[in-house]
Formats: sequence, structure tokens, C-alpha cells
Amino acid sequence: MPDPSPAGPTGERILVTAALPYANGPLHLGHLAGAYLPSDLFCRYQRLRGNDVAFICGSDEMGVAIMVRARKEGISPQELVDRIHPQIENAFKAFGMSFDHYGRTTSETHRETSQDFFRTLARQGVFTTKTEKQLFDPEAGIFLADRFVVGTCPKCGNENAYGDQCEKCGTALSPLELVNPRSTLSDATPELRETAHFYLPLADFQDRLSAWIDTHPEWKPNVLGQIRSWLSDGLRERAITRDVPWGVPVPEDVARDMGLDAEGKVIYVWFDAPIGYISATREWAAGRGTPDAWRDYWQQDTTRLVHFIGKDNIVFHCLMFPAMLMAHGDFVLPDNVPANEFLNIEGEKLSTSRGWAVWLHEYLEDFEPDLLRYALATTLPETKDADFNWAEFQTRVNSELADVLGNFVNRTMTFATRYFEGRVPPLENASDMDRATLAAIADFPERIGTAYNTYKMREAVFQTMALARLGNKYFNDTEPWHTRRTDMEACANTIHVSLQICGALAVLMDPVLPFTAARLRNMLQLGGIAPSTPRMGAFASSAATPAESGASPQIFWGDAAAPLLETGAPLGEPEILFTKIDDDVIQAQTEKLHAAGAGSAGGEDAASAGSDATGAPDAPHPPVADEASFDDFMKLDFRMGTVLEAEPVPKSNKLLRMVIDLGFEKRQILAGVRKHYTPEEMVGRRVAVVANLAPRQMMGLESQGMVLMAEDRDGSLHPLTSTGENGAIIR
Ligand code: B3M
Ligand code: ZN
Repeated sequence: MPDPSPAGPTGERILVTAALPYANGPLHLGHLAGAYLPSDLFCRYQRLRGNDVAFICGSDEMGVAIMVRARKEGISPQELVDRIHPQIENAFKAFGMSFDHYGRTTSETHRETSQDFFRTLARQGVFTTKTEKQLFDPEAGIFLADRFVVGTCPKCGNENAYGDQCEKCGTALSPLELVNPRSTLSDATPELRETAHFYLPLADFQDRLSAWIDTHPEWKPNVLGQIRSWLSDGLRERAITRDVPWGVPVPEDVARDMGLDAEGKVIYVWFDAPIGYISATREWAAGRGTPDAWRDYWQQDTTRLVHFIGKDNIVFHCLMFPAMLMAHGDFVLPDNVPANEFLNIEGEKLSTSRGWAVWLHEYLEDFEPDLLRYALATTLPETKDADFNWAEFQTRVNSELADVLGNFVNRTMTFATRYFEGRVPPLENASDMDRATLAAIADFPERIGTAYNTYKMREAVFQTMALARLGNKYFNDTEPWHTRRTDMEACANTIHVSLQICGALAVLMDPVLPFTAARLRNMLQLGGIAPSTPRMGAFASSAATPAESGASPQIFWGDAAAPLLETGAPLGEPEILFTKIDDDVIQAQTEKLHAAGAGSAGGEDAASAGSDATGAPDAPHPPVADEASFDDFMKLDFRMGTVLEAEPVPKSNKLLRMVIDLGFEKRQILAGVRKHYTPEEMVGRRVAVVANLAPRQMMGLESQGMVLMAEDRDGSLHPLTSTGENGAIIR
């Protein structure tokens, strides 16, 4: 199958996973910098290389993280994940993630796959069971597993470590290891109660895991460092079932065989979630009409399996899941787990509970995805924590994308259009500089490709921009604006060579700037590129031009080493690739961040991207207001309504403008909920409205009433609702 030509398909089978985000809140830049952008860069590159890629992700919808959030909102876990999953999926799509399949762990396939896996391990005698005392919340009537309990990490002293893991130092914990455990559900002091569970005795795998890790000295030092520290502490058994009402049920037959009652027991989320990679691959294969093809990716030892994650997931992907795969016996082990460190925002730790985060869906309302892909790729936390700040974002866009790449392409295209009838001019009697420049292009595919292939994404993107810099410098040095009057042949040569650089860029910048690369290929009328996006599935061809999506692939990554454009070939219309971002736009973003960070729990706790408290409020409840008479109360007219439209109020980072149907009439109402709800989240909601409040002017618009919301002590807002008809009187 492998093709010896460096340019053509190499046919390596690569299975790539990106951590399954918890469907308990929207995505933020920490998520993108940890697992998602790097994995997408890698996959797009590998596809262009001609490799056989399956890029798998999905929503992690089980586990206590989901229950905590759902309880906070007063809805069921299923309602929560049904709302959040599509939001996450859409944001990923808009950002240009090129997943072959994006699944969810509430799917039937997943339940079956994870139960089968559990059953196989149980039948092979891998698990032990035992009855132990565990923390129980007598008020909530529930065992305090995982994120239902926080306390001080015995290893690093972080006071907000979860019952299953400290996200600060990455240590896997059990609730009993926490110092000063506190229930996140109630103020009750946890008591100890007995319960029986399944355990995975990781100590049994210690030697095999160590030997296997030793075969991978090439892994990133930050990853190896963490693994070695756990191995030298000695691995301990981990409970892999829970007494909570949400999760993949423990199979009854297995429990019975081992003398346990499955009733009320579910599989621990960190046991089922990585199996989610397998179930999503099965769904993908079934969707292509080759239901057994998933086996090639998971069970053929020629597969290269790569897990992209953030550093807080290392223990699960490098020790626990590999132990499960080893125990099962039929699966390949990861070839690499290139975990990233954390991304800080404007010099401070990202914290969703403090509202210190930049949310992807909000970013996408204001800017193009490619700008963030590029800016983030240049600052990925590959070896140590890194920082995102808006001023640097502006500089990357203005001085690199616009001034270097955009300017070079624009100058080249403008010359070609104006002076060469929109065609590629010939190269005749090339100068030394022309030839040296053409020759220099040849090194870039290998240089950039090697960086991507060895997980040095920042380097790859830096080298990509180096090609644009080379082009810009060559254009300046050959001065076509002079030769145009003095030496038309030299001018033609400059434009010919510059266009070849543009052609190479149109291929080589595709991983990092997929939308812009597609536009550039369109401008150059460069067809027949191997798509960097999947040809089928949920995220198919998200950035391919119509001409490309059906075309049979001819041009691969390595082909960019040689000139791609033929003399005389017609070009499309020049377009501006990037516009500069003004200072006031950046200032507005910084203000928005500070407003959200200073105020309230601006965002939902999406976890994973940084050490982050649960946001459990311990502030006192505000005192009750002065007494009101019955008549005072009866003066107010509350009605039910339905939100018909919602949109942000320009220049305000707090207000949404809504149109609400009160049954007898429609009202325009402005509400300060923008930090809590997107317009899409408000549309369709049933809300309670104060209908006889005097109209008020806000930001030049009239607000004709008020939407009632319950406000938690941490500032989060929850609309009041009922099933009464629009216009129904509330009293
Ligand atoms: N959902 C935790 C996280 O988002 C978890 C990852 C699962 S990967 C199998 O950090
Ligand atoms: Zn810790």
C-alpha cells in the first residue's frame, strides 16, 4: 500500500483522537489550545500528505461533571447534554475542526461498546470488588463521588481538588484522600457509609506499563515527567463504578457473576469516556457503510494511534486507558500522547467560574476563525503554560497575517491582474535570485511537514509564515514596480516566481488557515488538491471550495516543493485575505473580558482547561427586602411570554434585545443577560415578564418591560418559567 513517492499518498493509517469535552458548558480558548487546534493541524496535514486518517471526537455526556451542572440549572442531565452537545458541535464546526466523526457518550453504540468492554475485562478476572466506606451526603442522599466533593489535594495543597482528580497537579484521587472534604451539593458534613464497587487494580499493570512507556523516549518531556512520577509513587487500584444516578449502567450479568447488585451503579466516567473514542469510531465506520472498518484502526498493529489532550488528562490516557487496552488484549496502544500545558488569559489563570475566559462562540460572533487558529497556533502551550492576550492577537493579525501574508498575496495578484492579463506570466532568462527563490520553496514542505508530524505545531506555523516572508522579501528585492517600466521580462519573472510561492502557500498554509487557503486556491484557480477535511461525515469539507470537494485528489503536500502553476494559466479575481483590526475593537474585547471576570460567574464551568474551583458559592444570602403590602404587590402585572427574537445590543457587552410575545401583544425588552445567555439560547424560551413597568431608554432603545430571572449568589442567572399560555397572569 505505501507509495514510495514523497509527494503522493504514503497511506499510513492514523487514528487521531481529541479529548471528549464535557457537555456541561461552552468551549473556550483553553480547550482549543490544549487538545483541539493541535489535533486539527495534525490531521489536516496528514490528510494532505495522503495518509489514511480517522479523526475522532465527541461530547463526554456522562459523569458527575454533567450532574453538577444540571443540578445547578434545575434540569435533568439529559436535558443539559441535549442542549450543550449541539452548541459544542456547532462551535467546533465553525472553528474549522475537521473531525471525521463527532459522537456523544449517551449514544446506544457507546452504551453497548463500553458495557462489552467492561464485561470482557470482568470475565478475564481483571477487576476486583470490595465493600468500603465512602463519603455520603446525608442531606442530598447521595454518595459523594468525583466532582460532588472538593477538598485539599494531599499532593499539592490545591484547596479545590475534585474527588477524582486534582486539576492543578493532575493527580488522580479518591474522595477519601481529600483533606477537609466538602460536599458541593449541600452544606452537610459528609459521613462515611459502606458500599460495594468494582476496582481496577492498576498495580497489576505497573510493570507492563513501565516497560511500554520505556519504548517511547520520544514523547514530550512534560508528559514523560508526569508519568514517571506516578510510576515511581506506585500505581494503586481505582474504583471504576459509582453510586450515582447518571452514567452507563453496570451490566447486570457481570455484577451478578461477581456477587454484586448492579442496581443504581454506573461505570465511572473515566472508564467509559476513553471507550467513547472506540464507540465513535464504530459509528463513523457504520455511517460509511463499512461497519467493521473500525477494527482496522483499533486492532491492526500498523495503526498509529495518537491522543491529543490537555495535561490534566495525562494519567487517564497514558496509564489507565492503556492498562484497559492491554487487559482487553485486542487493541493497539497509543503511539503518542502529545499533551499540552495550560493556556493563561492576559497573564492570569483561566477560570470559568470567575468568568476569566474567552469563549469560542463569542469570539466567532466578532472575528473569522482563521485569525484565532493562527494566533493560537503561534502561542500553543506545547512545553510550558502559555498566554493569550488580545494585544498580541491584534499584532499577529495585523503585522503577520495582513502585513506579510495578505500583503504579499495581494501585491502578487494585483500585478498579475493589471499587467499580465490575469494569467501566470512566463519565466524566461531567470536571474540568480529568481532561481534561488524557486529552489528555496522546495525545502518548505518537508520542513513544515516534519514539524507537524513530530507535534511541533508552533514551529510548523512559524515555518509556514517564513515562506510568506521569503515571498515578501523577494518581491521587495526584485522591485517589480520599477522593472514594470524598465524590464518587462524581469517583472514577469518576479510575478511568476511570486505566484509559485502563493501556490505553495495555498497548500502549505491549509492546516492552520483552512478557510483562507481555500480562498487563495480559488484566486489562483488551483484545483485538484487532496482535501484536508473528511470527504464524508459530520465535518466533511468544511473549508473546501466547491470545485475541490468532488475533484479527485492529485496535488499532495509534497507537490508544493515544485511549481504548481502553469505559465499562461488563468487566475481569479484578487481578493483581500485579511483586514487589520483596529485598536478600539481590541479594547472592547479586553473590556468585555475584565467585565466578565470582575463581575460574576460569567460562564458555565466547562472544566478541563485549567485548575478551576467548582464555583460553589459560600457568600451569605442577601437580606430580604423591606415589607410590601398586598396592594403594593397587586400593582405589578406579571405575565408569561415567549422569546421570539434575541440579538446583542451593539456596543453593549451586557444587553440582549429581545422581542417577547405576550399573547395579546409583542414587546421589545432589553435585559442584561448577555454574559449568561447567547441569543440562540434565549430564542424560544418561555419567560416571566413584568408587563406594566414604565418603559425605559437603554443604549438608545426602549425597553418595554422586564424579564424575571433568579440570581444565584455567584451571579449566575436562571429564567423563571411556566407552562402557562402567553399572556397568562402570574400571581
Ligand atoms: N471529558 C475531561 C476533560 O474534559 C474529559 C475528557 C475525556 S477524554 C476521554 O478534561
Ligand atoms: Zn494537586
